[in-house]
Amino acid sequence: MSTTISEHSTIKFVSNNLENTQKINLYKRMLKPRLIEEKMLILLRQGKISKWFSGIGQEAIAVGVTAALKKEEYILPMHRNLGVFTGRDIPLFRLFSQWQGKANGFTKGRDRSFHFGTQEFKIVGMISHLGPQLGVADGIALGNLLKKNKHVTAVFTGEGGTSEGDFHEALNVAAVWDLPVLFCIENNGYGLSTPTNEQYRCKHMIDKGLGYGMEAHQIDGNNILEVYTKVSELAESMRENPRPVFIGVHHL
Ligand SMILES: Cc1ncc(C[n+]2csc(CCOP(=O)(O)OP(=O)(O)O)c2C)c(N)n1
Ligand SMILES: [Mg+2]
Repeated sequence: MSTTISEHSTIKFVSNNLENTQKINLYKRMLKPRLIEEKMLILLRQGKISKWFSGIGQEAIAVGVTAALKKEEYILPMHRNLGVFTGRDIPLFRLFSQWQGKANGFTKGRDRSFHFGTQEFKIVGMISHLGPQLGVADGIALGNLLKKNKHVTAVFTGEGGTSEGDFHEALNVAAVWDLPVLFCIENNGYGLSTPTNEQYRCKHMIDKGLGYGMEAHQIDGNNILEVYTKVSELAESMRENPRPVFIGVHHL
C-alpha cells in the first residue's frame, strides 16, 4: 500500500512499502554528500580550493541509483554524482586522499579530482569528454550479457552531454543489442550556460531514448523515494529481461 507523506510540497513523496529504516537510510545517504559539498563550497569561496562541481540539489538521483544497484554492478558517474562514491561506502579518508592528490589515493597522486575509477568499488572513472563513457557502459553490459551474470550497468550524463555524437551511438547499439544499461540522463536546465532550449528541440528529454526504440521513463530527480523505488523495479526487471532503459531525470 502506498502512503502519501507530504501533500503540501510540490514533490509528492509516496513511500511505496518502504520501511522507515530504509527511508532513514536513504536520508542519511543523501545527507553525506550534501555535508561534504557544503564544506567544499566554503573552501572554494575562501580560495582554498580551485574548483568544485556542485551536485547540491541533485543528490537523490546518484544516491537512489546507487542504493538500488547491487554492489557488484558497475556505475559510471559524472561530475555531479558524489553520492555514487559515498553511496558505495568508500572510506572518506581514501576519497579525500584521492581528491588531494595524495599517494594513498586511488590514482596514487597522479590526479587531483574525482575523475577516477576503482575496481574495488565497481566505479568506472568519469571520462572528462562528455559522451564517451556511455559507450564504455555498453561494453561492460555486453560483457555481463555474455557472462549471463544478470548484472545491470548504470551510466550518468547531463542533458548537455546528449548533444555529443557518442551519446547517440551508445544508445543505438545498446538498443539493437539489448544491452542491460540504465542510461541516467540528468536535466538540470543548463549545460554550463547553455539552456536546454538551445541544446535540443525534443519536447521531452525521454524522446531521445524513445527515438532509438528504447524503453524510457521520466523521473523526478528531486524525489528520493520515486528514484529509489522506480530504479529498483527497473533494475530487477532488466536483470531478468536484459534491455537498455533510459531514465530522463528532471531537477527542475
Ligand atoms: C566534449 C566536451 N565538451 C565540453 C566539455 C566541457 N564541459 C564540462 S561539463 C559541461 C557541461 C555539461 O552539461 P550537462 O551535460 O548538462 O551537465 P551538467 O554540468 O549540467 O550537470 C561542459 C560543456 C567537456 N567536458 N567535453
Ligand atoms: Mg545540465
